[in-house]
Amino acid sequence: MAIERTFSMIKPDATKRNLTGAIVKIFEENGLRVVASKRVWMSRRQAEGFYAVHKERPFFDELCDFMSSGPTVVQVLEGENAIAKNREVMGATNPADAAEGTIRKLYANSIGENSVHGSDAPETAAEEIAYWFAETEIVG
Ligand code: DAT
Ligand code: MG
Repeated sequence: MAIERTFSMIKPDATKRNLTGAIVKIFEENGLRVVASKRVWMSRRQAEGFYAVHKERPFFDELCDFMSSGPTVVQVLEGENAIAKNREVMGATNPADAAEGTIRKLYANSIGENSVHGSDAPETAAEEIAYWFAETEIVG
């Protein structure tokens, strides 16, 4: 399996509860290396652009309000099979369905306030990394 990069966000519910380090520790323990990281308080417009794929969904407004409600840590993670590995350590979207030991099982408040985002495929990983980072900000 090749070394991949994926895009991750530690969402406002988690930064508010000072869980950034606890979440990064789980990434690192699972072979995911943080090769880019910054803390951003995204605008409503940035949230709408990032989540444009969901704009017809009933939860779109709630999602964009939440994501622009406080600081987020945006990151690029690198490692073997990083996209699938990150989805595995995150757990299911709804914490009620998430496996034991996953980030969402441990920390998510609800399906909306679910602590982390992770890209779901190579194409979305590339788009999402480019949405938040210049190539010079990624240091492998
Ligand atoms: P994931 O973040 O696991 O990739 P997704 O892409 O389907 O999930 O949805 C993006 C985010 O939107 C998700 O992390 C939280 C929010 N969301 C999804 N389904 C929701 C729902 N039924 N009610 C409220 N928020 C929801
Ligand atoms: Mg998704």
